[in-house]
Amino acid sequence: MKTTLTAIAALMVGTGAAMACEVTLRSSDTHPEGYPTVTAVQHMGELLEERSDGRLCIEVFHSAQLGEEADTIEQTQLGVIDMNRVSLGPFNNIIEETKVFSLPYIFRSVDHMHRVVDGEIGQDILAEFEEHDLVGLAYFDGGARSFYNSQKPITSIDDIEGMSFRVMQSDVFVDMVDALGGNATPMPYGEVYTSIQTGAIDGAENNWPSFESSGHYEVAGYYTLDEHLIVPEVLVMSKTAWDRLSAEDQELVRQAAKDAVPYMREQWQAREAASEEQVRAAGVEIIEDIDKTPFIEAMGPVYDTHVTSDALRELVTRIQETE
Ligand code: GTR
Repeated sequence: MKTTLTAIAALMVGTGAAMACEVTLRSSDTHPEGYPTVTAVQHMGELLEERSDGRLCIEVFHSAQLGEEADTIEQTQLGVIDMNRVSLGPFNNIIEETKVFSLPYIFRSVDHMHRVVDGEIGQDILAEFEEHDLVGLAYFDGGARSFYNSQKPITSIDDIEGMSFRVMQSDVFVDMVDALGGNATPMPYGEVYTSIQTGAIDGAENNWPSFESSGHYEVAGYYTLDEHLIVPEVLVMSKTAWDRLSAEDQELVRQAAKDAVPYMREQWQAREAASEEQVRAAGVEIIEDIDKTPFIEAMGPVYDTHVTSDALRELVTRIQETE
């Protein structure tokens, strides 16, 4: 009896809390519970709920519950999904300006990337989302991405010749692997583990936390820290969901997203270190003293193919000139 009453009480509390939210924004993320992008949006939800006296809430659907990234972006544009935390990479084929943040070695470091996205260039690119039925809210961290594979240690660019790598669904990344002499297969994140395991591809590329949380390190025992990409991640909202909010509530959402960024960065740093430790402890061979110069030099054709307008050239120059 006591158990039943406790259960009913818990249910009532649950219902009460749910009813207090006038609007619950459904937010998508490919990463599992506890991953920094997931906890950052949950944190944003707490801020929003508090500041709106419980009217505005966010529910994060982690672990790709709402689908793989490219599909969820479409759903967000259509207004089926309200919010989405994704890498900027899959936007490249939709919003041309996002390509500049996805160019290999465009950022000299994560700090350089922060200075760019926190400044005017970052705002200019976020503004481009509005033309595509989306509202850009904030940039999150995605560390530096490097190659991993199941076959052999990659110690120089020559080792990449003929190897196959999964990339995110963007032509920039396909051309990047091509320029290094490898073969690129664009593929949803959720298919990578099995594809490496079965030998359909030799490897993929990602940052420490993704390499670890996806379990890819279990099937790809070589990780070469060439750090070819520092692609920021973004939190976007569907324009349809946005337009349903009053101007005051839109401001609350914008501010909460902004305030979640420092929290995100802190979480990211801690997770990066923990993931690295876990991967090293698992015995993955880490190739760290790699000469990046030939990699950087090989990227010329990628820039030639993708930086094709004056507007894009100007963005690239502005990024390079940012201290
Ligand atoms: C991760 C990123 C995800 C997803 C994934 C991928 O680093 O956080 O949003 O883009 O990479 O490679 O698909």
